[in-house]
Amino acid sequence: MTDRKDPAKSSSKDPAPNEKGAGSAKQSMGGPSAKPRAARPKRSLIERAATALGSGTSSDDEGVRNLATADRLDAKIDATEALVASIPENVNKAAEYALRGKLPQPPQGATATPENLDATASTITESNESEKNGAKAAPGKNLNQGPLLKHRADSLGRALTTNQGVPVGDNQNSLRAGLRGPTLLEDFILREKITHFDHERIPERVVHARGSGAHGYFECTEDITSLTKAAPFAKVGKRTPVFVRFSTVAGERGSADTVRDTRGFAVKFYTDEGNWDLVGNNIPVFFIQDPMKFPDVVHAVKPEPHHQMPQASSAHDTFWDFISLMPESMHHIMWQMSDRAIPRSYRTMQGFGVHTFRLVNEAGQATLVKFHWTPVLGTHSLDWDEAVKLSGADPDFHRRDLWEAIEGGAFPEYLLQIQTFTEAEAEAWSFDVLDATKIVPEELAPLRTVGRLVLNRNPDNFFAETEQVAFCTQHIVPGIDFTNDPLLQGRNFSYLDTQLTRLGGPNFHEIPINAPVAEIHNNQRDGFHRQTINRGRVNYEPNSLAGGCPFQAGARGFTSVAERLLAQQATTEPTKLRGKPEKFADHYTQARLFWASQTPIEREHIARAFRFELTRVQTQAIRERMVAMVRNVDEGLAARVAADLGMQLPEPLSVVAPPVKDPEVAVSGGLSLFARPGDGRILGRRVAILLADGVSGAAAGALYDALLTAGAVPRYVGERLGVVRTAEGDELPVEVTFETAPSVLFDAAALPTGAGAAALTRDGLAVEFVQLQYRHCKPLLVPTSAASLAAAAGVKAAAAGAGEDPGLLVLPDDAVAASAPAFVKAIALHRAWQRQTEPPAV
Ligand code: HDE
Repeated sequence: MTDRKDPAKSSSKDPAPNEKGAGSAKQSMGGPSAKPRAARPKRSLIERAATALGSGTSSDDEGVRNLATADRLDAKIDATEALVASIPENVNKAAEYALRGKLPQPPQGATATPENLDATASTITESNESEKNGAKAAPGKNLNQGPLLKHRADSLGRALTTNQGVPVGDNQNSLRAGLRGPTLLEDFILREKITHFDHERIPERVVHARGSGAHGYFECTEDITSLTKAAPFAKVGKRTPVFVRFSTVAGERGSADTVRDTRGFAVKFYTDEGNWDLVGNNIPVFFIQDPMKFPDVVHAVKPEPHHQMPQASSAHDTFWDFISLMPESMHHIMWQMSDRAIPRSYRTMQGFGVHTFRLVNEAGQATLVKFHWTPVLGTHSLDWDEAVKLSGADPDFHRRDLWEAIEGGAFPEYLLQIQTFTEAEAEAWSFDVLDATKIVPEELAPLRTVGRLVLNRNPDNFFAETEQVAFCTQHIVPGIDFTNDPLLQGRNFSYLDTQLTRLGGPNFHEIPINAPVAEIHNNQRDGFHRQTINRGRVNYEPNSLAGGCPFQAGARGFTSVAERLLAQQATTEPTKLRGKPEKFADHYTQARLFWASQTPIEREHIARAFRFELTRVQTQAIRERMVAMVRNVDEGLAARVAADLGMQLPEPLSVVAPPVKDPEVAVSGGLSLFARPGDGRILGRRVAILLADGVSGAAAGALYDALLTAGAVPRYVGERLGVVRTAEGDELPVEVTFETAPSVLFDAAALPTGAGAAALTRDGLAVEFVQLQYRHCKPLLVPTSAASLAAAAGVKAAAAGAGEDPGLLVLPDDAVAASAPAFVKAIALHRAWQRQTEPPAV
């Protein structure tokens, strides 16, 4: 290491360390040239001892090959000296201050490359490789962020081992003192196994505990680089890996999927500039305006604390007690009472970022934005009676649907749509875009499609991925920024805080599913479950001992949008205060907008949902207060609910601010569930083809094949497993039975064609199956030979002549085989809600 005449060569372009590690210490960022090197200090005791022993460390490192230990230590010291000297001072210090009133952009930190990589090593013995140690750290790399492959495990052909890798000889018997003697404490295999089992559970999420996840990708489809420099939008066609978790809010981890609830729609983008978490819901507004109220609303909706009931349901006193005292929640409640809160599938619900965010472009210009996820298959929901029955028939209905759709290749897909608007536009509106209980109607800021999300891979392991994934609203990347929505600001605190306890410490970002694909380089160290083995002795910044690394990124790093606070406040107002802006005080205008934008069937369902929920409320005064609140939304709705609850219409609650007289939008096209019917495909729809002895194999087979081709999931349903004999003398397998796969598990049904159909009228389960298909307005194919079965189930087939019911296909037996396309079309309509009566006719 003699050639170090020019240690201060500077290159401002390439701050990355010299990959090969050879060459002079190069100062790459700002600052004067290095001062002449000071004399080499005395070597440490350890170093002298190593020299005396003369034990060389073997090494493959290019720059120090063949050097004995002493020489190598000398070289390390020399290189360290050179490196430190090449950063003679903190040249960026002044940039931290608003000198002469001007705050500069943060500069990139000073950095230099060592002439010898040993300079920044923790130890020169790092070259001693072993099967465990592997190679030493790759310069400038954090391999923790590699693909998940290195964390995947498969035991094909492998023997059982302990967690220390010791092969287990006997996994059936614990170690005993004699065959009939006591168990020995010495049995480390038993103790390890039981101890691990005892600790298999981690605290569940306090909200959104019940969820399902999937991997996939986000693809940018429109150039919005003029709006944002965010990595996922860098180029049309660019794909960014994602992990998505859907959830319910109120229920515990093992609760049913189809309860009435808001759904979480959380997307983690693993961008090349770090993780961006868009932690949204399937309802575009929230219950409350201030984070101070979050624990209250969650306590109110969760099971009541004295007896822990009811599970995963808002239909109880404490919830409605709270809501009826919180008029700001009325808008969200309207959505929650609508069928949005009982989606057919995670694949058929929208997602919303809810808050107003900012997009920021290269020039630092910010635009306000709302994010929307729109399912390509359209928005479709369950019927409430069906949802209730599904909770028993298949509590995993949504989880299974998501898993099976992905496993079957029908990859769920959503468009990312954005609404953008300026501060000036927002200021002119009658509502405040920082208020999470308000939407921006599409009529004011149209939706623009900028990308698509495709979920194409199920997790390998539910716990490792779906349970341990940690979404945090504060995970954003350059090109995205927050607004001052108080709820968002509160969330930015809460999510990190909650993961600390849930995942056991500050290193949850190292859990494989949470680790970004962008590398992590910082001076954070230690803590529970630390995975990264950081090389070197430097864990602070600024430093010169590690050549300034890792250094501040400066302009290419994340910077917050500079904002003049209090711009909208009169200067006389205090600048430190608790309170809400005036526009937040309007609690009803947008609840009215939602109601006004619903179709008659949707309104009917909302009214029934209020009836169901409030009937379960035991305290009459709470019912009354709630109906009194609904009067501020719609008199007709309030009157209907009051009548259904058998009560007099109470006086309306007083309002804090009267609803806006002439709101910008009185009816909004996008708010109806039916506004997004989907692309007409029936991917993953479950269709029952009922079987009985004597069924026409040709008709059943034709339907089965056509449904498969259309991407649906047909199932032969019968009384018992085994086979039925077809009219043609063949056999057809019964895949599932009326008992184990009742009606609610299917989106549509075809009754049997052939003589045997009538025999099913004797089977109460078969009759109930048809009856519930009909009650839940599902498409039904009724061949003439099944007329008696249909009649026994109360199907008004003959009378209606199927004319006014697009979901009812009544056909002569010989037309069934050819009717498959019509059946598929009826299924694509989802439900024939026209059929529904109140109370249900069957
Ligand atoms: Fe959350 N929320 N939240 N939330 N939230 C959590 O974080 C919180 C809010 C949402 O699949 C928790 O990891 C506060 C709005 C989803 O893992 C916790 C406030 C929206 C998920 C938390 C809100 C959401 C959560 C619990 C009011 C829609 C599940 C476990 C200031 C835009 C993410 C966890 C997943 C989870 C706090 C309000 C959506 C406690 C304090 C508004 C989808 O941190």
